[in-house]
Amino acid sequence: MSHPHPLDPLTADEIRQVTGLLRRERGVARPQWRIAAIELREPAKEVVRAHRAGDPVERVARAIVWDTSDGLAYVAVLSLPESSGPESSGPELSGSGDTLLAWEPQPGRQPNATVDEWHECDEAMRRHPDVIAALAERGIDDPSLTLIDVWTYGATLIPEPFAGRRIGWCDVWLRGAPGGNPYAHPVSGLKLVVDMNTMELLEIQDGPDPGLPEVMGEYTPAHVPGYAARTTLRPLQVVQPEGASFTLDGHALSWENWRMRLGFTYREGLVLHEVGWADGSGADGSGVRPIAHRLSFAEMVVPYRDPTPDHLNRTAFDVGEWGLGFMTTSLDLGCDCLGEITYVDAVLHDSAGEPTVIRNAICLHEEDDGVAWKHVDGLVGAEVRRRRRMVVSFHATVANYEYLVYWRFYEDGTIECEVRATGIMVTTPFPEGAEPPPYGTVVDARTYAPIHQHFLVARLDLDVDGEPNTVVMTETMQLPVGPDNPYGLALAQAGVPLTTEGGFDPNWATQRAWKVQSSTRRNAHGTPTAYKLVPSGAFPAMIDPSSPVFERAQVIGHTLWVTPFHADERWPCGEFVNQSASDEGLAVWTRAQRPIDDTDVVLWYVFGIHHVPRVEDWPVMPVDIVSFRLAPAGFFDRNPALDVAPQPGHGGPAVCTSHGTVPGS
Ligand SMILES: [Cu+2]
Repeated sequence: MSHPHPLDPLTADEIRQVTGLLRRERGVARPQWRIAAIELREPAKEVVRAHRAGDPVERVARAIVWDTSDGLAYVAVLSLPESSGPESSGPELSGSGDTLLAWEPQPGRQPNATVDEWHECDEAMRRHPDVIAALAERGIDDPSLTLIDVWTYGATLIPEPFAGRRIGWCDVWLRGAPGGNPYAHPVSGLKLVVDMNTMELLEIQDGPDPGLPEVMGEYTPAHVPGYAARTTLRPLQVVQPEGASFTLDGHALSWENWRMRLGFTYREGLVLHEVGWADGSGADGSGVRPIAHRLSFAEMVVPYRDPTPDHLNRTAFDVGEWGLGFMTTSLDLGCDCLGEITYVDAVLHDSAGEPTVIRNAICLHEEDDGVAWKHVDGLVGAEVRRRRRMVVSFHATVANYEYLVYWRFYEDGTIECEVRATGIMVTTPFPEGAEPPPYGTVVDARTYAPIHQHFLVARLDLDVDGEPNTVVMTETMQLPVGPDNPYGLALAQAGVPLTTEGGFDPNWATQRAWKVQSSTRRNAHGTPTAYKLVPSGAFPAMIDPSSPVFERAQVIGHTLWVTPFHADERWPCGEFVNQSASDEGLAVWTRAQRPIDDTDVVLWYVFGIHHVPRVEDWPVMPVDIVSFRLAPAGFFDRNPALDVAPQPGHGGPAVCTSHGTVPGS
C-alpha cells in the first residue's frame, strides 16, 4: 500500500482511527454521543502543490460530534497515525500523529441530521401509542404502511417550548399497499414534533383531515393499475471494443488533455480537485495548466412556497442539513450509466462512527455527444468530428427526491455541470368541494403539488493558469446610431473587473457573463487567458427579505457571489444550517468588503430549478434538467479540438471526412 495523495478521501481505516481517537480522548461513543460528520481536513494549497508521488502525507481529519444528553456539539480536529507503507525519502512530517488537535464546543449550534436519526425516528414514531391512536382516528389502522419522514427546520419556526432542543418535524405518509409508494398518500394535517436526541414525541399537530383522495401515485410496475411495459424499442448498445479512453490511478483521473482528482465528502458528495489541462505548458513544470482547484456543490436550499400548514416549515438544506454524500446511492451497470463504466466507491460513516461503503457511488464513463464541429465545403467536401465527453457523475436520493449530478469535460476545453431532478413531488390533498389553493398545480384527484424552488450553490474555486485571477463582468453594449454606426448595427463588448467581494446578478439585456482571467498568463493574441462562467439555470429568489428562510440563506439573493479564497469559507449559509436562525456564511464574510482583483478567487454560482409543478411531473417526475458551463475564453490560442481525429465511418466512407456530394448524382 503506497502513501495516499494529500487529497484522497478518508479510508475506512482512517475513519476507524478517528472514531477510536474520539472515544479514547473524549469518551465519544453511542448511545450518549453521535458523530454527525467525519471528513478529511484538506491540506493547504501549497502543501498539495509541493506534494510529489511517494512523499509521506500528514493526514488530518475533522469531525462534528454531539452529546445527546445535553445537546452540546463539538468540532474535533484529529491528527491521524502516520500511514503504514514503505518509507520514502520525502520531507519529514511535522504533525504529531494519533492526537486530538482541537476540541471546540459549539453552543447554540446543531450538527447536520444523520441517516440513523431519520430511521430511528421513523421506527419510534410508528410504534408510539399516541401516533397509532391519531392514525386510527383517521381510519389508518396498519402503522406498518406508514412512513414517518422527519424534516429539519429553522430555529425561529420551532414551537417556543422546545427552543434550543434538537427538533424534527415529521410528515406522515401512507402506502396504499405493501410496497406501494408512500409519497402517493400524504396524511395531510398530521405532523409530529420530535426531540431527536431522545426520540421523544413532543407534540402531535393534528389539523383538519381532508381525507385520502383516490389518486394514482404509483410508479413501480407491480402497483400501476393495468401496467404493461412497451415492447416497441429495439436494443441500443454502447460498445467500446478496445475499452474506455480514460485512466484512473487511485483517485487521479486522466482523459484526453483533462487531469483531475476525485474526492467525496459526506456533505458535498463528489468533489473535483486540481482540474487542469495537460498540454505541456503548465508553469510549474508539471505540464498541466490549472483551471480549478476545487469544484463541488456547497449548499442546496429548497424552500416550499406554500404557506399552508402542511408546508410552512418546509425549507430543506439538502447539503448542509442532510449531506449529499450521505444521500448518495449506488449505481447499477446498464441502468444509471451506459457503456464502459468505471465505478468508484465512497467511504463514509454512520452516527456511531463506523465506516460505511457506498458501492459504485461515482460513475466514470465517456459519452458520444453528437457533432463537435463540422464544415461542408462545396469543393472539398465535409469535415466532421464527433463530440466525445468525459462524464463524472453521482446520484443522491433525498427522501422523495433525487438529484443526478453530472460534471462533463469536453475536448474543446468546456466544463459543463448538469443537474437532473427527478423522483416524487411532495403533494397535498384539498377538501372535497373546495377550490385548490393557488400555491401549486393540481396533479391528481383533489391533490396539488406546491410550487417550490431548488437553489443549488456550486462552489467554484477556480485557479485559471494559477491562483491570481480577476473576475471580469462582460456585457455587450448596443451602440447608438451615429456617423460611425449609421444603420444601428454596432455592438461592442465591454468588460468591467470586479474589485470588491459580494453578490452579483445576471442581466439578460446585456447578455452579462463573468470571465475569470489569469493575472499572469496571456494567450498568443495578447489577451489574458480566461474561463467564462456562462450563466444559465438561474432564477430570482422572489422572496421577502423578512422571510426566515432568506434570513438563513441570503446566498439565494444573488446569482453569483465572488469572494477571495479563504480555506475556512466553505459553506455559503454557514456550517451549522440545521435549525439555524441566521446566515453565518457569505452574508457575514462579504461584509468585510475584501478586494477580489488579482487574487485567488472563489465563485459561488446559484442556479437550479424554479419548480412550478407540471401535471406530467406526477406520479414520478421526468428529469428536469439544468446546467451551467465554464467555457474557455481565450484560454487557448484557437479551437483546441481541431486535432480531434476523424471517426471511422460506418459502411460508406472510410472516415468521416472529405466525401463531398457529386453534383447531379
Ligand atoms: Cu422540484
